[in-house]
Amino acid sequence: MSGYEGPMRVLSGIQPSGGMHLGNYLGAIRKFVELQHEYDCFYCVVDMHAITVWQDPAKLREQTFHIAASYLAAGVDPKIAAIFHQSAVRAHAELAWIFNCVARLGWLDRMTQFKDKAGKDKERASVGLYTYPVLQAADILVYKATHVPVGEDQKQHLELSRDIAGKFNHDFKADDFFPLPEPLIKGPKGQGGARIMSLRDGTAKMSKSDVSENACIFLKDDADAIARKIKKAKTDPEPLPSEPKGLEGRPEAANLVGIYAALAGKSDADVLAEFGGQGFGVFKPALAELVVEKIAPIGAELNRLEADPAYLKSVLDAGAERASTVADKVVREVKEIVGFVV
Ligand code: ATP
Ligand code: LTN
Repeated sequence: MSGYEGPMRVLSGIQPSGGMHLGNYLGAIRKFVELQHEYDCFYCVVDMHAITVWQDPAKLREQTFHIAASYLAAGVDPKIAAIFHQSAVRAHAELAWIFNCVARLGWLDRMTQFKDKAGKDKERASVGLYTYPVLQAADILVYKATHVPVGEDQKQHLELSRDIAGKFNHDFKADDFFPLPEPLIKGPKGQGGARIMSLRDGTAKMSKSDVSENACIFLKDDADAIARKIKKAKTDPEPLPSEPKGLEGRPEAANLVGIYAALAGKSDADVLAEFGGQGFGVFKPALAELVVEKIAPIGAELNRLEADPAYLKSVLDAGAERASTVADKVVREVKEIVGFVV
């Protein structure tokens, strides 16, 4: 982090673009819960990122509450960490514009998420989808966050945030004004979970926007739905190997073992020491039982919280106020550095 000497801070965000799933939980929220006790934490619902692709307005509002409720249901404590939605803190948009003038087209041209999401017809993608990673850099740096818990798919965006911070510091001769934020990609205590794959295709990431509903375990799935999806999960006919090396070239098996390990707080090797030689007829029911044990209570709490939107709004409002206090100060400093009259 070069010579930056400011406080250690965490920021992360999730888009209100669909239901929260096991990938979001293991790749992101579970880490949010652990980090709140070590750092000053800001957890955002990134609604401005969500609208880079079409969102039905009524659903967007509902999903914003859903993500906030998921943070709470998983164990983020709003008295400790700030929980808020991005559009309520205008400093994000202000800094994003300035960063649009710092980031280079060549940098954005290399972003793989844009290529994946824009698909073949990139002429019809929104301009927002293209500058999405610049807004993400603003989300992080408007709090001078030093650490960012995310799943592995966000590594490239974090590198871009570091490049933007570095170029800003350099161009304006503002040494160490922004920290160079570090991604926190591994699961808590270094366990897996950074990349959970689809239950229908072990080479595609589990994603909110997957068309096949059996591909994804949602936090709101009940015990029956969880068991059914795991039973239907794609596998191969071989029994499980006794060592992780034996999972090579078996993406579906590797994914299910990885999910088990991440939820049980064990390594893949530990799981295979227990289940090596067994077929999926034994392993799948054991996995289903573990997923139900860990996820169903979160789902129940999520349902309870969603029934109280007034409470959720009060959490978001308080979080936005707290976040604005920090972010407005940074934007003011940035404006002075850039030469705006303040
Ligand atoms: P979308 O399908 O709309 O792109 P998403 O499911 O990828 O959404 P995001 O809102 O983009 O979810 O991501 C929220 C957080 O969850 C990020 O930190 C991301 O890295 C993490 N994440 C998303 N999918 C997975 C996954 N399959 N495994 C691990 N982490 C994931
Ligand atoms: N691009 C992220 C969501 C996101 C984010 C952030 C994550 C937006 N702003 C800031 C970490 C920090 C994604 O998960 N797709």
